[in-house]
Parts: sequence; C-alpha cells; structure tokens
Amino acid sequence: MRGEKLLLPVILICVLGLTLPQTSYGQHLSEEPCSVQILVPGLKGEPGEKGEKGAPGRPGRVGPPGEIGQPGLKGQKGLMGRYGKMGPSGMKGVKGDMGDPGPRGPNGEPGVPCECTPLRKMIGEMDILVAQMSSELKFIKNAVAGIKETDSKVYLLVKEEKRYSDAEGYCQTRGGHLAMPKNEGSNTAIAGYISEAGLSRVYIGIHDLDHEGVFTYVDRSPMTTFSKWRKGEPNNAYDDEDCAEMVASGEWTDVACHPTMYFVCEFDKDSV
Ligand SMILES: [Ca+2]
Ligand SMILES: [Ca+2]
Repeated sequence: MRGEKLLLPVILICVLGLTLPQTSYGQHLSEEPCSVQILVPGLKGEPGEKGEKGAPGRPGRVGPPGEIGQPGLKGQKGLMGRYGKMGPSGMKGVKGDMGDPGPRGPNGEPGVPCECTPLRKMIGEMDILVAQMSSELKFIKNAVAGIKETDSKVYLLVKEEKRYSDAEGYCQTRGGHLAMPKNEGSNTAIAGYISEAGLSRVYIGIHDLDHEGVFTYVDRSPMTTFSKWRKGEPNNAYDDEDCAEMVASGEWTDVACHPTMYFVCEFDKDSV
C-alpha cells in the first residue's frame, strides 16, 4: 500500500512533461528527459521509540440498565418502635346494670322523741288555713270582678249557692252580713247589682226566725221605717217562709230558708 502511493506521483510527472506546451516548467523538463524508473519500497525501518502516554479518553456512553437482581435475604427483626400518640376519646357506653345492694350500714343515733300529736294538730290547722286562704282568694277575685258601694256600705254579690244560714256565715267570716237594705238608696244599689248580673233573686239579710211574723235584719236590728215587700208579701206560705230574698226589681219576698241560692253580702266601709 505505502509503495503504490509513492509510485503514482512519479508516473504523473512523466506524462505532463510529454504533452505540455513550452513553459518554463516544460523547458526545465525538457532539459531532463523522462526516464523510466522502477520504484521499489525500502527496507522496513527500525521500530520507533515508544510514544508518550496519551491523554485519557472521553467517557463512554451510558450502558443499558442491568437486569433486576435476585431478592436479597430477609433482614433481621428491627427494634420496637416508640409508643404512638393517644387516640381520641371513644363514645359513651351504654349504662350498665344496677349493682347488688351494699351491706347494711350501722344503726343511726337515737332521734329526739316526737311530739307527734301537736305536730299533727298544727298540720291540720295549716290545712284549714290553706283552705281559708283559697276561699279568701276566691272572695277577692269576686270583689275585683265587681263590687257595689254606697256612701257607707260595700256590697258583694257572691255567686255561690248557699242556704240562708250558710250565706250569712260566709259574710260574717269576712267581717260582714247578708245585705240589709235600710233605705231606698242601698236597696236600689243591691237591686241594680242583681239585675246587672242577670239574676232573678238572691238572699238578703232579713228574717222572722226569732218571732214568726216579726221580721228583723240578720244582725237583729229592728226594721223601722223602710221596707220593700212585694204586694202580698210576706205571706209565710206553707207556714215555712222565715227568710227573705230580693228580686231584680228590688222588691222583697219571704221564702223558705233551706233552698240554696246566690246572695249579697254587705260590709261597712269603715271596716273594709
Ligand atoms: Ca215566716
Ligand atoms: Ca212569701
């Protein structure tokens, strides 16, 4: 190979010398005519000295990923971890069954002897007091609902049906009497009370219980100048009429004392 390369340029120089026109180069060639020369490669030279070590080459390309290796052997068991944080409180559970009764406790100290009879009596009196206060409250409610008055008297229509004696007792308990009209003014006031209430009759405080035919007021004060008997009354019908009622017109009638009906109490203004 190396011999052929050397031979070719020598041959070319010879051809040019034959064909080119007259030039300075050609004149020069013409002075040394072309001759055939056989070029033989020389003997192989002695090996040169070893060169210096070259610079390090560039890194090669990254190779393809290797195959997945075999699984390693199982490691040793690790140490116990730390305690975790306390969790949130759970929901309240269902109430459990009642436990067995505990042992009996020691006896208590002896108590104070009970004076029970006075206590029972006191309780009974308090019950009565409560009943009276309830009745008073009802009385006050009635009074607030409507009460009639004159210059000296206050009249209260009691809408509870009672016998004559019970009605008077009711009025006395509250410091009064059944109404005792002793003049036209008071009689008119009571009559108005009856008619306004839409009633037809009420007990008033007049009777002849002590002496038949001799009517007095319920406080035993005598009847003097004023009376308002309806025509034909008092007639002591059936020989059984010793009490008096007032009808809506304001007139009086003697009637039996045992039927129950509404009534009118009167109170002195000074005592109210
Ligand atoms: Ca009579
Ligand atoms: Ca009569």
